[in-house]
Amino acid sequence: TDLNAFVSGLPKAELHLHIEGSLEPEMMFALAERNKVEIPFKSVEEVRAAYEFSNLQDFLDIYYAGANVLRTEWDFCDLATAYFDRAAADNVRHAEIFFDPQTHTDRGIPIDVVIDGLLAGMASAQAKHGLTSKLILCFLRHLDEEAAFATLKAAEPWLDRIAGVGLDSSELGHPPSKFERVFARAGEMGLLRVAHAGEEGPADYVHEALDLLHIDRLDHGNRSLDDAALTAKLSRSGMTLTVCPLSNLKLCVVNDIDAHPIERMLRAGLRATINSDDPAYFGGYVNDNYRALIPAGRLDAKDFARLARNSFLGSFLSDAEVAAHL
Ligand code: ES4
Ligand code: ZN
Repeated sequence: TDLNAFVSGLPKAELHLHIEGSLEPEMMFALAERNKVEIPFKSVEEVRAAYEFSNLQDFLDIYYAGANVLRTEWDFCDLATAYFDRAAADNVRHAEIFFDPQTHTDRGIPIDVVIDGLLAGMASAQAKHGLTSKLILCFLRHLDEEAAFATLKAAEPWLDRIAGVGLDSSELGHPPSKFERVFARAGEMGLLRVAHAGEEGPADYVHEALDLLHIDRLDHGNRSLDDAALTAKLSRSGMTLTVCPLSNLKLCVVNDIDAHPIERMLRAGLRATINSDDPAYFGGYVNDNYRALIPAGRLDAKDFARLARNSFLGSFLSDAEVAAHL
């Protein structure tokens, strides 16, 4: 359709992308071979068939297992390069990508290998596509506060190349309050702050992310809609929500893509954006996520243009850089 082509052609920023979640089964096999790592699958088809999730934890178990093939700086550079090539094809002009250092350092991969590899991929994407990017270091919330502090310490030599910190992994049972002190420290170090909240967890976790973690951006935030006062507060403060429709569908946060709350979010005045989260696992890159919202028929071209514009407004680019994209 015309709307399809319009949406695909919009220049956009991607603000919610786990780089480990862009590991396609083909690359998983190639890296397993290159690094002589065993994987519990016989074929690409068998891997894809395993991507049937009933909740966040189901997915995370497979996602952490997949990351085991990532071993060298070369691997991290190849991973990032494949993502940026794919994103550029979707007219992504800027990407702020999450990485999970603990997933790698806990397997004996030095953080330098991870960061150097990703930075090499980022530099190459800028040269090749003019696609700019920033790194966001995520703490795994199922691990403890002490481990998060150790990760922040290990990242110290890299702080001038890291835009901010985030919080991801298993949400239920791991409220933002668990990381209040480490987020305070990150803020003192000049890092921006984001957190996953209200994906599976309750609206109360969103309150905690705002009031205790002092977040600059909210990842997911779907459950905020359960709380009218919270919704009004997010709207009034111009908080950006990084919404991930296909992720929400695959992890059963929503039962039907046509019932996705994106329209409610926009009508409530929330600065919502559309993102791919873990595209290799959830069946689509950023344009697939935008286009998945078309059949419901509740968003028009102006709404889609707003979503794309919001992605630049909600980015960590400077005002002048944002203005150059609008
Ligand atoms: C994630 Cl979808 C999602 N939620 C929480 N943590 C994550 N890590 C990677 N993808
Ligand atoms: Zn995420």
